[in-house]
Amino acid sequence: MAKKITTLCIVHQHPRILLGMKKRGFGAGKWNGFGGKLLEGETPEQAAKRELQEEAGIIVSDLERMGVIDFIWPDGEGDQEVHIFKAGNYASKIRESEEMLPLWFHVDEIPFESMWPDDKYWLPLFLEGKKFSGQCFFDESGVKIKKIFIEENENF
Ligand code: 6U4
Repeated sequence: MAKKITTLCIVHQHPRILLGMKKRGFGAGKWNGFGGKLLEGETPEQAAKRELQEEAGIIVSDLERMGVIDFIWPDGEGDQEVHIFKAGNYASKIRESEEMLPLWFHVDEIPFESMWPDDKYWLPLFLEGKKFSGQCFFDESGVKIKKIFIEENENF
């Protein structure tokens, strides 16, 4: 299957971040940012804003591009190029959706054990405001990472 392009958006209002418990689909049962696949004709930023609104009711005018990571699976089925964005302030009210249960976490209490295993490699950069790019190779189960390269990159 061809690689999918997806988005991931984390709201960061220091010292807290907003994550969502994914209730169904790819990555169900994990805390993660909000996001999903691009619709035809959408840019990653447009898709990230739409998904943030659909999944958590949050309307933002601007997002900051923070990074891009290629996730590579042995069978190619889960392959994704994930575009990662940061949202700051917004006016709307957060709401739970069919896909996500949103919850704030203090940056010292991020639930890494219930997140994708790559998150601990790039989220610290994200929280420091550093931009990054990289590649992550999963094993069949998606539980273990075979190889991961994440580097600071202002120009990804
Ligand atoms: P639909 O069509 O909405 O049911 P779904 O199965 O919910 O699809 P998808 O593919 O739209 O999921 O979005 C997957 C989400 O998971 C995106 O926000 C990107 C994110 N994601 C994928 N691999 C990840 C990984 N290794 N680490 C991470 N987020 C990942 O932190």
